[in-house]
Amino acid sequence: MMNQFVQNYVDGFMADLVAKNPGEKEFHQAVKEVLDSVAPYIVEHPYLMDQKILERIVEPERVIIFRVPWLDDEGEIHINRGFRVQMNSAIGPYKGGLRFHPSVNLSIMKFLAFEQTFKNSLTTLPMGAAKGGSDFNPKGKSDNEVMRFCQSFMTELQRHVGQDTDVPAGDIGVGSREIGFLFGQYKRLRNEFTGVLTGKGLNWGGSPLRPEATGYGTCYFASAMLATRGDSFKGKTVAISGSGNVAQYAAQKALQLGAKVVTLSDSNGFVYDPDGIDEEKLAYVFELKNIYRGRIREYAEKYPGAQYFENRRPWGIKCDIALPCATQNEINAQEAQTLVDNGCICVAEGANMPSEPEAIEIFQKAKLLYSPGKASNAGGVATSGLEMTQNSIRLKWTEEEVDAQLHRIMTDIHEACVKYGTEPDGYVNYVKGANIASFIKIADAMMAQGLV
Ligand code: NDP
Ligand code: 2IT
Repeated sequence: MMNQFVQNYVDGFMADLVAKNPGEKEFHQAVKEVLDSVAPYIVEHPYLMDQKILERIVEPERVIIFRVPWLDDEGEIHINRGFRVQMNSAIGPYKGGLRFHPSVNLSIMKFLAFEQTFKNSLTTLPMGAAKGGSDFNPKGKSDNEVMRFCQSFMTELQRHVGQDTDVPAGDIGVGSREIGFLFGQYKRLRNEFTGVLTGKGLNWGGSPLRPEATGYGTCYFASAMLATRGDSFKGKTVAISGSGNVAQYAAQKALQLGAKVVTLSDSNGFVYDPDGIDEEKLAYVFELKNIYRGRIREYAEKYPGAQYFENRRPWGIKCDIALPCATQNEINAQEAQTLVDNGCICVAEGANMPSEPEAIEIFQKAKLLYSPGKASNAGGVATSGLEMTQNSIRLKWTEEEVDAQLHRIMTDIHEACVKYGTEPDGYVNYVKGANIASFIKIADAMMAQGLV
């Protein structure tokens, strides 16, 4: 229970934030979640209030918005909007992904950059936080169109990034193809081969396991949560949303850990395969999505044992473990209640902020093992950090070395959450743990560096 003073602080802070950032509902949502966790800590440490640390953290250090003009294959001109929100550099150079999706706007960029601040702090590596992207829709575009877009985007972005300044990477709509085009243009404009982006190809500066890292890390984190109750993935039924980078490798690791994966989805619907999406079927999904850029519906056409549900999300399917790996706000209160009623014991977020606040409340009230994306999907950016290290020392580690480090980092994040999030009855509130652990580290670094 929050006392009145804390409640007033939270209400006042949110009222100011909303007034100052009108209409940015995803940003408000992300800040409110952190604020609810850290407000009692801040009130107990008045110097943090005097220093206005939280007021500083919610104000991006810099926001860059730019025009991205490009020509399609027919010679028609298109104008998109590019963004880079450089949120916080207290513990290292700005770091975070680029999202290409028609829904991208300032609110989504700021919520993602804000989440990144806390996530990167949790990784134990020296990385500040940023996010960027564009309202460009890569769906249905030719490789040449994507290349021209990426070249135009980087022609402006290159002024603002660099290996010691800001290091972007992938996110929704930005994978190895886009990172290649972006890197090529940066190198051409700047005449330097440096680690300005992560998620590069293995032969040109990429780290082993970076493509796998977010999905694998999510499963490592879920394993650590399950272990607190003497449990594991073995024999469990797993529902996954999304069918992109994070979903694919979350599915692969869940299979390796002995689970049965029964769903995958995209923005048009989901497939349910009661027999399980095994290694062979998953190989088909990799090919379908990564090479042919097809739709998940085609899975049910290829495997008649599976069913396709148009315009539906997978949370009505009975499962033990749910791994939301598509996008923000993809689990509402009703879906959360269905998961709980169906006996789900663990929800580990691979996506950023996939659960609505009311859904989180339901998971926590039912004492589920529930982890926020900033903790359980941090393996992606952590491995990006390992890619930066390899670029700096001009060496490439083996897959085994990177996997061992990823594993250690996910275990360390889990321990930090347990340390700061364990409640009097023993239940671990991973939201509270993640928010407080990361906030303390960032606040400490900001205080040490003076009023900047
Ligand atoms: P991809 O672009 O590879 O895949 C995204 C998947 O989610 C696709 O299946 C896509 O379907 C679906 N999706 C996207 N937007 C929506 C939407 N509005 N409604 C329903 N489904 C949607 O992206 P990633 O796998 O890289 O990213 C997935 C999530 O993980 C995001 O929240 C991202 O921020 C987060 N994340 C990613 C990391 C990374 O390393 N890539 C690291 C940490 C977090 P469709 O094809 O129909 O668009
Ligand atoms: O949300 C995320 O952490 C990412 N999209 C990955 C960021 C990165 O820099 O690897």
